[in-house]
Amino acid sequence: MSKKNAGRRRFLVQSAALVGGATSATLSSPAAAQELAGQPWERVYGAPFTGYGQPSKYEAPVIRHIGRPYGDLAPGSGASLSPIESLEGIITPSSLHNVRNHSGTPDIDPKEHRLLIHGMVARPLMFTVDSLLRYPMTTRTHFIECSGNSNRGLTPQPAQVPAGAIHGNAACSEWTGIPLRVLLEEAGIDASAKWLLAEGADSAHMSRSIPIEKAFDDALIALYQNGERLRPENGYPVRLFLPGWEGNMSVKWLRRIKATDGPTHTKDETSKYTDPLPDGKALQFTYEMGVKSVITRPSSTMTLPRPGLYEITGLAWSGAGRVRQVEVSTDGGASWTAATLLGEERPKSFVRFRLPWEWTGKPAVLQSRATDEKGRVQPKRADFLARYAPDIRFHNNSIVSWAVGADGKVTHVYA
Ligand SMILES: Nc1nc2c(c(=O)[nH]1)N[C@H]1C(S)=C(S)[C@@H](COP(=O)(O)O)O[C@H]1N2
Ligand SMILES: [Mo]
Repeated sequence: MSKKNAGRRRFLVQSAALVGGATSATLSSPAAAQELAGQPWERVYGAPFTGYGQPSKYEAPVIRHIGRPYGDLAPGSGASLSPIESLEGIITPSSLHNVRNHSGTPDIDPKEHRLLIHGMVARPLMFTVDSLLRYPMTTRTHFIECSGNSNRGLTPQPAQVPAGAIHGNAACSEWTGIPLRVLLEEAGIDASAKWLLAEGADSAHMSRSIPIEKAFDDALIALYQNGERLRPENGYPVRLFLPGWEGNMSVKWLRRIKATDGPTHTKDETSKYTDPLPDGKALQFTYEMGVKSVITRPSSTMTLPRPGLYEITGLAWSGAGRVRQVEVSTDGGASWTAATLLGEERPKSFVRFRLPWEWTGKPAVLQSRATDEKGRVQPKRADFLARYAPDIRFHNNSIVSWAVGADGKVTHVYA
């Protein structure tokens, strides 16, 4: 039997034990079987149909973690983080997708919105949304991550908040749209155009410079998200989507693409989104998001009710391509075990990892470490910090540590 199959069999045997244990605990008396006889909802006619579905009202506590750094002064500026600690699989429900806005979500009328492609092109083109919807489209599953994600993991003391409130400035959706290269070719882009400027229709006119290679690689003009038209918060009616690159470059509410011979150095790429180095210089244009993983369950603020078998699970991703391996440690990094992966065939997508774990009731420190197909390995927190100046705020992809106390309480620690 291969190592993988042996692991799988052990997992199945343990899972059966887990289910067996749970069953005997639940059906504690023979009378329990009779209690199944009736719940009130089994005796009344159910609710009528609805036009647009909603989650169960019992799931109402599962909401995004809203961060408003400027308070009521700018209530739509900041970020709303995905509650990854409550989610499963690899697709983020659109209602719980992270949202990072510089000046709120604009209320765009798709009939009035236009996308202009101009600059170093033979034929400047102006598109209505309806005209974009008539192009042949492609569909791909990709994560998007704000480069500011996990910057709460850079504070001097570890924040005792749920995993999503630290690491949820990322999400993964099925995106459908037009390859950007199709529109650039139609406009007759000049061979000497080396960069693009992409600009949004929000009041910040958020804009970024993009090297032309990305446009001809996998850049999308996205119109649909998880099967339906984009959500307003994620760029309705049209956004740029640059798979694997820092979220900021995927300009939402896209109104303009200008072909240029150099980077434009917009306010959004000079005042922000630079990474300070120890020697006083700063890195500009760090596009690709690093290889990363986080255990979503068990995680910070949760409690393990009793010793026994648990599944450790979480998310991994890499801006460079596919995740090749995720290892899990329950002893603070002294030893590692490869976890089972789901979705690892997809490049630049969330991957779900799982590993069964017998918690004996002793204190433990849980960590996960991802490796991608380029051989890049998620760094330790101390190694990440050593690469930058102390005021680094972006691109934190370092290993996350959750401590399990003897009382079963899970806390955020720096290990
Ligand atoms: N026009 C515009 N585009 C934007 C932004 C913005 O504020 N305005 N925020 C950017 C940032 S910083 C990120 S991380 C991503 C987030 O995309 P999401 O809100 O769909 O998760 O959008 C980017 N595109
Ligand atoms: Mo961002």
